[in-house]
Amino acid sequence: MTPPVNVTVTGAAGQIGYALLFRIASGAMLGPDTKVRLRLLEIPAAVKAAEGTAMELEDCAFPLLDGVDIFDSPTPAFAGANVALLVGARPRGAGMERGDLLAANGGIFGPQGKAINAGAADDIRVLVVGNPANTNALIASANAPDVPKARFTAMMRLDHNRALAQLAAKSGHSVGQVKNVTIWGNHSAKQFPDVNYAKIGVRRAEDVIADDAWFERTFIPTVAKRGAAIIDARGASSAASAANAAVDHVRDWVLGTPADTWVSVGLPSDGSYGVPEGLVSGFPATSQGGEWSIVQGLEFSAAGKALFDASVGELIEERDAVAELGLI
Ligand code: NAX
Repeated sequence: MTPPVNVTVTGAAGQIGYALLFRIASGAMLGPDTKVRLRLLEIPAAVKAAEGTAMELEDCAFPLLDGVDIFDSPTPAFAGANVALLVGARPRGAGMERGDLLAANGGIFGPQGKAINAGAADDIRVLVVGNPANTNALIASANAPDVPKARFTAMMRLDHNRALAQLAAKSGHSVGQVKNVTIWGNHSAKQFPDVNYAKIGVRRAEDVIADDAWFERTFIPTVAKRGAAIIDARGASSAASAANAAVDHVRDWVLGTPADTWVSVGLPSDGSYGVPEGLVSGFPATSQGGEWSIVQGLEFSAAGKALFDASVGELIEERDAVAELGLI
């Protein structure tokens, strides 16, 4: 018998947590043959709500769920963790400047990085969902010097899935026929959803749709601002789709991406595409043997290069701001 995989989820009592935990426990993330032990981290005020969620998990009688433990402090929560989903974050409050937001999140992701460094399993894989996700991943990684940087990733997969769905809807194809879009840069309204190599069936998406103005004026803003549109319609931010994207990200990381298919992943740059080394940026990536590799050799259109530069520029500003605050 292989021992169960320890999965630590922060912000477990939040709305993404509520949509995520049941998917993990059902086997959707690590496959039908892998047992999981959930380790939930919450702030003390939300521990009772996490306990309620744990009761519901128990009531599902998931055969793969080996147990649920609840913590209100990072060090025990990350002890022995094989997978960590960092969902809990400080939202931007009224009148909060960007520096305040980054500092508040530094106070969460710095200690969590230290706790991962101190006690997580050697094979720890971290996905940061809590915003600003890319820079929070950078902060956590900087505080975990003994963990390889490539083990800290940020979630671009929701944007990626949104882009696939928009291309499928516009072209009248099923979403399963669409692949190889890339969300470059930051998970923010300045992200660059790139269709230069996207395919619908065997053809280039741009040839199938054949409407340049739509890509520029509708597709890119729809994908980049989809989060705001969901809030407007639902009265709450994306939760089930975010949880689904987190499941997709970790599943592909651990079990591998399908042949000839890449996905969008927030990865520490190795200098690829001129992104400064260490910056956690959206890249096209494939996974094999449990490791992401950045897809090399892609070219940008002239307009695309400007959008890419602007998004990476925003990440550089965030990095410089957290460096100034002494968070990395
Ligand atoms: P909620 O406010 O519903 O839940 C957040 C939970 O985190 C709360 O239960 C809170 O008590 C907990 N928390 C806060 N500080 C904590 C800490 N130090 N340790 C442990 N838990 C802590 O937010 P939810 O809708 O679940 O969203 C969570 C995060 O995901 C937000 O930062 C949100 O902006 C971000 N998102 C990221 C997305 C992405 O694509 N990367 C998309 C969806 C989402 O907007």
